[in-house]
Amino acid sequence: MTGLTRSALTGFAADLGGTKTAVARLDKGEVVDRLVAPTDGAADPAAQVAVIRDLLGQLGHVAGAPLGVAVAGRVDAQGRWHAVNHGTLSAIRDFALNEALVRALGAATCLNDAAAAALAEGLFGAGAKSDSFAFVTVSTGVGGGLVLHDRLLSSANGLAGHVGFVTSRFASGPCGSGRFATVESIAGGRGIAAAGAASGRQGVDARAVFEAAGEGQDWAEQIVATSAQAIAALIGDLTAILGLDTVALGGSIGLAPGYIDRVSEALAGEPALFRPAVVHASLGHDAPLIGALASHLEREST
Ligand code: ADP
Ligand code: BMX
Repeated sequence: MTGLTRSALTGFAADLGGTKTAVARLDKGEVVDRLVAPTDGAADPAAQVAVIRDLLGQLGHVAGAPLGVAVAGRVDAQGRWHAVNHGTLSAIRDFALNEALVRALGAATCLNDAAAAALAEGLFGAGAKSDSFAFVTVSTGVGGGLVLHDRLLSSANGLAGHVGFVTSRFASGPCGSGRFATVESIAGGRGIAAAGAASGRQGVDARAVFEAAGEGQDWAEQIVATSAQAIAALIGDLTAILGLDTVALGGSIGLAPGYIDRVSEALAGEPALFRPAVVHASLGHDAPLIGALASHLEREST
């Protein structure tokens, strides 16, 4: 993909997801300091940039230090930021993110959060030995990044890899993207919370549904199982299109204890040809941070 080594990754990174915003200082490829704050999904983009700037300031970032910023939503070739799911980030519409970051922080490269994680896993993690690799995050939404022949698939509009917006036979409701019956609407954290509410548990979040499933409560068990089945079907579909050999799962749901086993169990019903290796993201929650800084350093070196 690039000659970049992990030990060359010294600098700063941010990862703005639909639920939490993390910033980190990295030294030789390791996260050595980190802060996490809740994401305000209704905040305007300038306010989101201000939060990132303030958090980075607390970690000792100085203007112009190497910085990669991963965000939920698509980032187009001009560095403009657009939510795809407007239910998650309601005020992000065609914002000049790269310009704003450079103004506020001196230097920065921005890209989609799942694309950043895919880059990191493809370079240094679960996809390093793969020829056809997908990273899938099951988090607030369901996102992805595709690394084919050692190249992260990208498109000028920044939509490439948004695998959560394909339709699913397990889904039947609306999606904040404007599409219907998407994988994200049934398998992601917001979809799981919505299913909890539909079963009469108003105000539960996905974590609470997982806790209830862990206690053996049937209603929650069913919701978690459906999420995992939808992700398994997505993996089979992506494999049919791309010939995947390896898929890494990330995000707080993808990494939650037992979730990957449910996905693997559901995938076992597919013919062998449609069953790639399914593993955890080996960089865990650090993957988007590591990938964001890698993307910045890669861009600076060209
Ligand atoms: P983001 O989407 O901001 O990147 P996460 O990867 O933490 O953040 O995903 C957030 C989603 O994961 C929320 O829906 C939250 O309820 C859910 N979640 C957080 N922790 C857990 C957990 N331990 N088990 C299951 N779900 C979790
Ligand atoms: C959604 C979409 C993707 C993002 C993915 C994971 C928005 C706001 N988000 O599919 O761009 O990569 O969720 O994001 O359109 P997270 O918030 O779950 O980490």
